[in-house]
Amino acid sequence: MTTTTSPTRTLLSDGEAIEDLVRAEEGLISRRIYADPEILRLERERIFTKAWFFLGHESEIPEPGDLVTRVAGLDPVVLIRDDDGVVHAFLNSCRHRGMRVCRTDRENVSFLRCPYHGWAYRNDGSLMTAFGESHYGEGELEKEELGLIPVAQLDSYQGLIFATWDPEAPSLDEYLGNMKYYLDIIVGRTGGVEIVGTPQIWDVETSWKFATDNFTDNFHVFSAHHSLVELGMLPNNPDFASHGHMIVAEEGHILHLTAGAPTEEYELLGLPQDLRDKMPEHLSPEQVEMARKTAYSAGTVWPNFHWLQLMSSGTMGQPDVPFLNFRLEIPLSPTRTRMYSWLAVDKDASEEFRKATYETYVRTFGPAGIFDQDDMENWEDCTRASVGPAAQRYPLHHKMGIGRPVDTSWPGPGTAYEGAYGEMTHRSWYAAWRTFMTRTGNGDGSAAR
Ligand code: UNU
Ligand code: FES
Ligand code: FE
Repeated sequence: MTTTTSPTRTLLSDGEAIEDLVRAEEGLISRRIYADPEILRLERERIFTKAWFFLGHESEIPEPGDLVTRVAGLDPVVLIRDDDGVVHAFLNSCRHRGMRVCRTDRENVSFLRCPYHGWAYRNDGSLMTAFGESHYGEGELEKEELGLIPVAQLDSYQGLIFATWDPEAPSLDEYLGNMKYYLDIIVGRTGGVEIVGTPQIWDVETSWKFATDNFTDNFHVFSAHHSLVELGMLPNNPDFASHGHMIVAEEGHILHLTAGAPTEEYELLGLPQDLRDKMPEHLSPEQVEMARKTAYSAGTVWPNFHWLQLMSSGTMGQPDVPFLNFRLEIPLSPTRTRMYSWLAVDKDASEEFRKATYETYVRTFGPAGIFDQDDMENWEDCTRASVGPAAQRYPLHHKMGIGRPVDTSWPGPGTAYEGAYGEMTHRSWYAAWRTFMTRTGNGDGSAAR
């Protein structure tokens, strides 16, 4: 370890410092971080084995033996409920020769048998038997040591299951910190939500960070989705989603609470009356008041889990209907990303609302959604237009609201700013990115501090 020099520099192999690439306080972000394989190589170690990652919702695996296959960071996992009802997440890879032990998206099992040589694991991960076990001699198959590999920590909040590969990471409770207050408003508002069906999963030719970047961005809506304005499916007003607050909960955990049209319909997240009536049982009066002023909200649990609580018609000439979308993006390469998209609905929702919210969600978000198709076009072309050597000389601009004062009258936790167009959320996300990426020394492994 070298002694501290100030400011701390974390160097990539060509001597460029990560601190210079991400000047979050100035709102200047180098395009190199969206394109360089060396950056993804460092992200693999410093973000994707260190942060907490969303795996799924408890309602996706309600019964003993239920499983879904997911990705924790960058590693495939089986998220499974064992015979005693305990939820586990195991690396989806056999301890023998590494074969994927579960090859389906979801099923119910009492055990998983590896297709390759037949090692079989109980639904609590322990190794049960191997085919032709008698061919192993004394001490050659130490079954108690060869269970499936669990994530380092697994926990849930409001039914949202998260995992980390870092045994030293703070607990999920600590990691979420004051973001829990806002998760309560969105996910806990009526006593809990459940996932409808299965997530949609698809790949996009984008840097994962251009997709991540888009979720607390209201400023793009009028422009990027202008065809929907023309069709009468969004208000014809460039400021329509600008009223409300941008909030930095903890560094990296960010959200907006945005007002809709000033009518009752757009209050309380646009939910139907029977669900509105339940909110005071589950939220503080202060949280209910925040929800009252909110029609649209998006938030990011750092780094790559998002909610989108939106209202849209999804159909020309029809009234707006609210829906709650959960999102995740997983990098496959610097410029290719796997998207996950879930629809959540309040457990107590009526059949009528379930049908309406489902239809609205599939028409608007997910791979076929009219909003997502516009968004994907932007993420892909941001990527294509930023990877060239000349483009790489010019940083991207995240300065909106850099001089805006903190709203000191905001009753909730975190740092709030008035107005729902602003890039304070982006700057906080990139600052958190820099914190993770510079934590353990130079890119070549030598100590930076
Ligand atoms: O696409 C969005 N983020 C959005 C859509 C925001 C507000 C209203 C509709
Ligand atoms: Fe699983 Fe051989 S790789 S039994
Ligand atoms: Fe969009």
